[in-house]
Amino acid sequence: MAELNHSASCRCRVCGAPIEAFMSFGRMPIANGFLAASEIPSEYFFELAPAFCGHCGMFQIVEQPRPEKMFHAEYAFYSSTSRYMQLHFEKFALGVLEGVLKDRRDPFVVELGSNDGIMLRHFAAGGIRHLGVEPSANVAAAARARGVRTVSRFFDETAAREIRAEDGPADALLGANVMCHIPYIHSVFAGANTLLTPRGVLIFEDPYLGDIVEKTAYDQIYDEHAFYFSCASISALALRHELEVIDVLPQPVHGGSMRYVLARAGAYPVAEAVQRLRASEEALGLERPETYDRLRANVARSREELRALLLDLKRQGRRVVGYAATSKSTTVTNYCGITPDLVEFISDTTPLKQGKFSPGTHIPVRPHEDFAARYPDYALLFGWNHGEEIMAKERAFTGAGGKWIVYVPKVQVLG
Ligand code: DWN
Ligand code: SAH
Ligand code: ZN
Repeated sequence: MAELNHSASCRCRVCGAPIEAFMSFGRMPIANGFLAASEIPSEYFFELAPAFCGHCGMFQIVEQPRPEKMFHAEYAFYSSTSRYMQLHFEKFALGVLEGVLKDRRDPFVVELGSNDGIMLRHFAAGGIRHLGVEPSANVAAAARARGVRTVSRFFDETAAREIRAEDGPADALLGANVMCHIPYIHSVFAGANTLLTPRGVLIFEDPYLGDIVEKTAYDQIYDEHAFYFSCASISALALRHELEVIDVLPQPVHGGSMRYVLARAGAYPVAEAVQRLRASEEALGLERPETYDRLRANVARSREELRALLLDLKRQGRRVVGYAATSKSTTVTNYCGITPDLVEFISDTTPLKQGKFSPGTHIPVRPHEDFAARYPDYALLFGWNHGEEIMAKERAFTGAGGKWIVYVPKVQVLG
């Protein structure tokens, strides 16, 4: 089980102030580092420890593996595996097309972390000039295969300059679940400044710190996520780059996300929602260190409850199978010590994960057909953020007496 070690300290990636981890999840592997048996002896580990910067309000992890260790030609996450997420990104794209891009002549849209083209394909289909910037070569190739123009590289200020030189300035720079992945965030914001037209917009969404704190969704904390944004921290960051948050739009996806719309300071009026969200963050105490002491206690309690439940089911001889080998599950299995004696296997629809072992605790990952062929007594829902979608398509499982175990916002058995 993970040892608590509060010694990790360093400097805030945004403002440079000294920061100190308020807890540690202990030794963690690469969240999407699914392994063949032969790779287990050389598995890579780092210490996963979150910190809150009291100076600029940025929540972040203290140590992050090098980006190339996480994003490469065998990146295991393909965005289009969720039908609900496909619909979500269709709406996102249409909102941009009918909103900011409506009256622009020959607009140009760039997306960071465009993955398999889940969002940009709607621009491609509409004949809109677009470019995906996606360092993970396998998912970038999947995007190209569906007609989405994609370069396989990391976005930063240099990339922005080169894209502008080749394609001209961008009217919109988009990103979903990518901005929070990039430790050199100043370079990305500087790149936005370089790339955007004077009235261009930067629109991105990521898991929202307020939801993580309120729901004890600690599994959002893993290697890929360097940052956990709030309106306060994004506003402070924007200010350093002469940008401004002009709107915020809460999104239900990934357990609670926030979409931030940014533009050059003064270029647009600021929506009232921005001030309202700032006020709600103050009421929630997102800027107070005590909030994170409470989060630490809630996380520890969640672990004890989940372990107690799984140990009890094991004693009763019940079969428990994990559902969806998510990145988030790597934090849960490693932090809670969930090994194959507690969870027989994890069912997942991604071919690249199947036949491999989960990072760190080495639970076999098997295709969904294995789940359906012989339902377990309990399914531990590692894809809780897709709960509605998954439970709707697994009615036969609950119909046959199967039960769901969830742990966000609290450990409970459903069905
Ligand atoms: O931020 C990130 C988000 C957008 O996606 C990335 N850093 C990595 C990834 O996180 P995740 O792995 O936690 O994402 P999801 O979308 O919660 O889980 C995806 C996994 O779930 C895939 O391996 C497919 C699997 N899945 C499944 O087996 N059956 C998903 C659904 C909806 C299903 O029905
Ligand atoms: N936008 C998709 C994918 C999110 S996963 C979605 O919401 O489903 C994060 C993606 O960001 C990965 O595909 C990863 O390769 C990519 N990424 C990581 N660092 C990046 C960077 N510096 N520039 C562009 N993309 C990056
Ligand atoms: Zn800071």
